Parts: sequence; structure tokens; C-alpha cells
Amino acid sequence: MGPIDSPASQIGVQLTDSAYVVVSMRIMTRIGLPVFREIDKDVMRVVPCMHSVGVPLAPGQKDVPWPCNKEKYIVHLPESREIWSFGSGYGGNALLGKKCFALRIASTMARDEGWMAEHMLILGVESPQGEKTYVAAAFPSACGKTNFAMLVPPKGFEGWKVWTVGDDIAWIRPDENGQLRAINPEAGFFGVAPGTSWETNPNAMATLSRNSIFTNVALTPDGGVWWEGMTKEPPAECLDWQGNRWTPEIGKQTGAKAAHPNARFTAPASQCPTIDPAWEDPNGVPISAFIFGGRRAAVMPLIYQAFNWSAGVYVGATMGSEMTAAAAGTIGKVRRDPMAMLPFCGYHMGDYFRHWLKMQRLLNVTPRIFHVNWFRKDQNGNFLWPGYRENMRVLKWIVDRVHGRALGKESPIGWLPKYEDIEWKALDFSKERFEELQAVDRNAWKQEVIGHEELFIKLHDHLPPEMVYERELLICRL
Ligand code: TSX
Ligand code: MN
Repeated sequence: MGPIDSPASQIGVQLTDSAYVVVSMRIMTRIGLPVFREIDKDVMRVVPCMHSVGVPLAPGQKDVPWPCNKEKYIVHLPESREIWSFGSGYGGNALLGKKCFALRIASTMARDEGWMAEHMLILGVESPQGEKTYVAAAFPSACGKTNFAMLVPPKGFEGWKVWTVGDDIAWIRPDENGQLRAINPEAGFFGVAPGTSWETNPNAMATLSRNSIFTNVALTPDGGVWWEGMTKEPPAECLDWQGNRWTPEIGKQTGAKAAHPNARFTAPASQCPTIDPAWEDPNGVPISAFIFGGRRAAVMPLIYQAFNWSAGVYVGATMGSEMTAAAAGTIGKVRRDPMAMLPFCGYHMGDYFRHWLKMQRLLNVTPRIFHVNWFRKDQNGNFLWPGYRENMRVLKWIVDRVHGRALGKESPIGWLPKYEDIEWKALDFSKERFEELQAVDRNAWKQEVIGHEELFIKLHDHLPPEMVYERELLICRL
């Protein structure tokens, strides 16, 4: 996991009875002889990863296309640093380098060794003058993390470039100058296919156009793949993800989707047109800012900057998302997902916040911390912000703040951009609409803090006092 020659990299050995896992791991990780050479140097312990789909075949017994056991155990042993996975062939349960190793096991190594294993994309912003600024961002699922990692600047941003280092996981550590540097422990993208199109993410489409594996997508008669949102017009006919005949008419009548909503592409990062020249730099890339975000229809402005590191850790600790299509009664309810790590932290979340707070002491340059929300809606339920490429305008303000070029406006929750400090070239976006998008409603925020408290009560016996102080300060400012 990570570039072969990087001191920040780690090695795992996975045994599996699934060919799908083997070919997927060949895309998602670095494998083979160069890794065995590293193991033979005998300086690093490997993390043993045992995997079985849990369907041993009797002699002569015919295999099935998707073997799995109805009992499933995904087991992590942080003390002995090993992983045992039984019964499932899918993604995070079977490609053990990803969530199991690079997040759950690595987060416990990171706590013990003074680094960070984060559920973050890494991207680099290059200005027309050639200034390069790297940021890492954590969003809960269904917020378009991969799209953001491969952002294409909009009209009005000629000469600007966004470079992709990673779309899911970042291993981050201070260098000898006290500057945080990040590597991507992965070598591929395991991305959600539905919604990915030449319009929403041309770089992902180019990446997955060859040497890629597709899971639970639809098959077209010409041997291609299809998923909802890939093209404006669905194919006249295809096989759905379960192999049944599917037409747009059948879809309309039965509600059946051609592709599973969680269908995936597994594609080599090296094929991404915007892959950063330094994406395999053994020293990693310098991180100037952290961005947290969520899907919030109200309360959260498009963008604000935390006052300082501990206030930023509070922002990350209290982040959350509203699920649109969820079980009845949960629509509009904020699900707290601290740093997008709730399912992926290998130890208590309260101690994880403490580790974040302590990391600052190892640094000479403290990354700035921001919160974004692409999903705020107006009274009519329409998105206030066009999102996608236009998010470049937010990214530019973040970069300007990092380099001390934009003043910002103080608010109870943090620094807000002034309308004039956002680049509006080639986008018609009025000051009035911007004020609506950025509004900080003190009463709504007091409700929001009560939501924070619900999370803190769950974590109470390990919660660092700083989180309580930050909450108190926020209440006072409100
Ligand atoms: O990925 C998204 N991003 C980040 C892009 C870099 N999505 C898709 C989320 C599901 C994975 C978005 N959806 C984004 C966004 O910024 N914003 C939205 C919401 C939205 C959807 C459609 C429109 C506008 C906003 N359409 C029009 O305004 C016409
Ligand atoms: Mn992820």
C-alpha cells in the first residue's frame, strides 16, 4: 500500500479463494516481485490478510457466478495487526487493502506512530502562474468525492489545472520540517459507477475506458457496459446487473434499475488524464488544507473556514450528511459521520479526535481547515449552487486563504468569503443568491449544536475536553 519505494508505505499479504479479488487487487494495489523484494529486506512486518468467500466446492461441484456465505465476518485485530474476512466477495469486505488495512488497521498504526490514516481524497490545484497547492478532503458517501478529486475547471478558469493524487484514502505524516505530506496508499479507483458520465466526470470515464473491471453494471448487446446516468438516453435493450433482460420500458413499469445503485468500476489510477505527476512521489505531496463536507439541504453554507486547528477538528468531528433516499422517517435527518471515518476508524472515535488535536504539536505549518456543502437548497427545494466544475471557484478561495491573499468575513462559525473574493468570471451568480447560499442562521445553528451534543454524549467517556470547549465557544459566539 503506497509507492514501493516510500518510507510511508506498508505491506500486506492477502490469501484469497476469489479470482475476482486477485484481479481487482492487481489494479487497486502494487503487487508481485517488487513487493516480495521489499518483504525480503525484512525491515517491515507485513499485515496478514486472510479472505474466503466461504463457499468451498466439493469435488465436481459447479461454481456459481457470485459465491458468498450468508454468514459474514469481517474481523480486524489491531493489536496483532491482522485481518480475517469470511463470507463476502464484495469490495470493502474482500479487497482487504482498502478499508480493512488502509483505514482500520492503518488508523491504529497511525495513532501509535504519530501519523494519520484518513478517508480523504487528495488533489493539487495549479494556478496559471504555476503555483501548486495540495488539499485533502473528507466527505461521507454520496457526496461526489471521486468527481471532486477529478475536477475539471469551468469556463473562466483558463490556465488553471486540478491534479488528482487519490480519490479515497490518504496517509499523512509530518516531514522533517514539520510540514504534513500525504501519499495515496492505493493504485486504483474503486468508484461508484451510476451517475458517472462524460458530463459529470470525464476524467473518470477516460480512466475506466480500458484495463478495468465492472461490478454489478448492465451489459449492452455490443459487449459494452451501461449504468444509470452514464448517457442521457438508456440503451434500447441490455442485460441488467443480475443478467435479466432490461429495457427502458421494463424499467419504467417495474422500477428495476439496469445497474445496481452501488455498481462499481475498478480502474488503474495511472490511466487518469489528471493524475498528478507527483502521485507516486515516495515523499508524498505537501498538504496545505483539509476540507470537510456533507450533504446538507439547510444550515450549512457553501464554504467556511474554521478559526484554527482545534476549531477545525470540531468541524470535522461534527460533520454529517442527510440521506435523500433512506428508510421512511429518516429523510432530512443528519447522520453524523466524523471525518467520514465512523465505519473506518480502528479505535474509539473520542481517542481519534484526541489524536487529531495532538497532531498539531508535531507541525511547524498547520494546514487550514474548511467546510463545504455543495447541496444547500432554496425554499422551493432547488439546489442553490450548480456544483461540479463550479466548485473550482470555492477551491480557488481556499487556495487564496491558504496563501493569505483573501481577507474573509468573521462569523460565529468561522471565516466566510466576501462576494468580491470569489472568482465569478463566466458564471452568472448574483450577490443576493450568494448571501442566501452563505447565510448563517443563528437559531438554526443553535439547533445544529444540539445535534453535535447528541454525538458527543455517545462518545462521552473518551471525548477530549477541547471538543466541549469548542462547542461552548461556538454557543457563545452564536
Ligand atoms: O459530485 C457531485 N458534486 C461534486 C463535483 C465535483 N454531485 C453529485 C453527487 C452524487 C454523487 C453533485 N450534485 C454536486 C457536486 O458538486 N452538486 C450536486 C447537486 C446538483 C445537482 C444537479 C444540478 C445542480 C446541483 N443541476 C443543475 O443545476 C442544472
Ligand atoms: Mn471511501
